[in-house]
Parts: sequence; structure tokens; C-alpha cells
Amino acid sequence: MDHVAKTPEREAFYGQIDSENMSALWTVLGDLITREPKSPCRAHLWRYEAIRRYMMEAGKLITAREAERRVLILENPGLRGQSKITTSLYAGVQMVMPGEVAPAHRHSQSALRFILEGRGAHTAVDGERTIMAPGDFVITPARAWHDHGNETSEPMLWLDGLDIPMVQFFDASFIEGHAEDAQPLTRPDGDSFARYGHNLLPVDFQPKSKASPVFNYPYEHTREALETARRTSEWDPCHGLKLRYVNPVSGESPMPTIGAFMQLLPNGFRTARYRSTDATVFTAVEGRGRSRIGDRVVEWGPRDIFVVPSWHWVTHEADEEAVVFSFSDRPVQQKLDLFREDRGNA
Ligand code: 1HN
Repeated sequence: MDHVAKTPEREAFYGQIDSENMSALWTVLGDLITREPKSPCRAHLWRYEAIRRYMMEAGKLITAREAERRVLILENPGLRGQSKITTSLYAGVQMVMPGEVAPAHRHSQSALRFILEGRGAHTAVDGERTIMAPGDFVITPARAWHDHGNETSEPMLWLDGLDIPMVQFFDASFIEGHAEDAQPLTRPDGDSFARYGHNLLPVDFQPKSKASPVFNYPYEHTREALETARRTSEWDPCHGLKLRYVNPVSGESPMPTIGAFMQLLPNGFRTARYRSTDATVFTAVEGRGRSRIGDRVVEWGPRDIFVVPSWHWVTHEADEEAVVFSFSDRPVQQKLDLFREDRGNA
């Protein structure tokens, strides 16, 4: 309200219209429409070691079945109590212990899993299982049945990213439980990747949804793509070498509401400053380094998770060759013509 003076007459007027569920635009305009993005979302890093320690404690307190999903939510310090890591996205770390099942359900929210620890547990999505390993990027599209199980002898931990706040914003949430813990399987393990993951599609393929028919993007392939590209690609001053995951049917993001990326930063690489309107969640797979985010510096190593809010200048610096995963709401902003980025002078 700083550009409009207060007078007793005006204050009285605001009081009158307030009781009729009205308010005067000129008292709030400056907060509604800002010169540039202004968010309570803050830069923050969660150490994997701390997450893991609490996760193991949670493992003694509750089973995956009782919890439905045993997850510790990563709450942005500027958005506490809202189950948000950014204004539009939710993130958490989930653990499935040996022998456990996280029962089948489906919901309007789209989910991604980025595998942090463990090898060999599975998730089933719409009638097909995929076995997961560290660095794998797995999607559970909107309304797809999904359940998780761990038949190995080690705990399995992954980062969950969901569009919960977006669905909340639209008041469009539905969830449904399955009659059985594990949904019936209709296709062999790995079938989707075999069919759709090789730059080929059945000639009359008709997509059933906007989501990718490939639901596991194995780290082995992602790493190879980076390794191959480094031999012939120019390093981008702002990103090192950065790839985006795609839906092979459309070339768009694997799910309509969340974009995901993997980037390579060679040892000693220091990126030029960059800012964009998509607040982004990062986790390192390999290597160590630090990122300056606005006036904060976070030091990261493998499996640490950090968040860069919208329109904050960011630079990354790698002390060892680093491979870094990230996700954001970029595809939504691009569809709505809202996305903007600024590469500084690079
Ligand atoms: C969910 O379905 C999963 O399937 C994880 O693993 C986290 C958070 C809120 C709502 C649904 C999962 C979730 C979730």
C-alpha cells in the first residue's frame, strides 16, 4: 500500500467494502504484480546424510504399508507447513525397506522418482514393473496405478517430485486405492523401454496420454548420452552440458507438468551466472561442488538436495567432475508463455 496515502475517509471506506467481501485494488496492486518475481521460496540444501539418518528412524516408527508412503517431505524454509519445496512443486525422500510394499493407488498428481540409494527394488506403473538403480529417473504419470516393492536385502531410497501444489491450485485432486497391494501385471518387466525407448514407435502408435510411454530412463543410458555428447558438444557457459529428458512420442517433457534435466560439469568448471523463472530442485549423482544462489552458497556432494528459487542468480562450480539431476515446472511455464531466462552476458 506504499504508493497510496492513507486518509481517515479511505480507511473508513476500506472497512465498509471489507464487510461486503470487496477490497480496493490500489491497496494491493504492488504485491499482486511485481516488477520481477518475488517469492517467499528460499534457497536451501538438505544433506543426504541427515535425511538418511531420520529416514532410518522413521523406518523403526512406521511401515510403508501403514504410512501408505513412508516419506520425509522436504519443506522449503520459506514455505513451511505447506508441503512444498517450491511454490509449484512438492519433494520428499521415500524409503522402502526389504520385504515391504507401498500399496497400489492412483491420483491426479504426476510423480517422478529419482533413485538415490539401493538397487533392485521395483515400482509398478499401469501393469508393468521396472527395477530401479541409482540415478534412474522413473515417472508415474497422472492417474496411473502405481505401487512399490522391495524384494532385495537393502533399503531403497529415492527422491519423489510431484506437482501437488499445482493440482491443489486448480482444486483438481482425486485419489483412489487399489483392491490389491500390488496391481496385476499385464506386461513383462522392461517392456515399455524395449518398445518405446529406442527411437522407434509402433507404426500406428496412438498415445493414451500426454505422458511418456517410457517410464524408466536408466542412469546407464543418461550417463552414456552425456559422455557421447561431451566429445562433440560445446560447453554451455551457464550449464556445462545439460540435457533434458523427453517423451519420445512428442519431444516434450516426460510428463506435462514437470521437466527434468541431467547435466555434466567437468572438474574445475565454473558456470556463468544464470536465472530463470522456473524454481528448480537439484541433486548431484556424482561429484562435488558448490552453487551460489542469490547471496547464499551451498556446498553439495552426491545425493544432497538443493533448491534454487525463481529468478535467483545461480552459478555452479565443480571440484570433481559432477553429474547433476534437476527438475522444475518449466514445461508448464513454457506452455503458458510465462517462462523467462536470463543468461547474464554469457
Ligand atoms: C505418492 O503416491 C507417492 O506413489 C509418493 O510413491 C509421495 C506424496 C503425496 C501424494 C502421493 C508414491 C506422494 C504420493
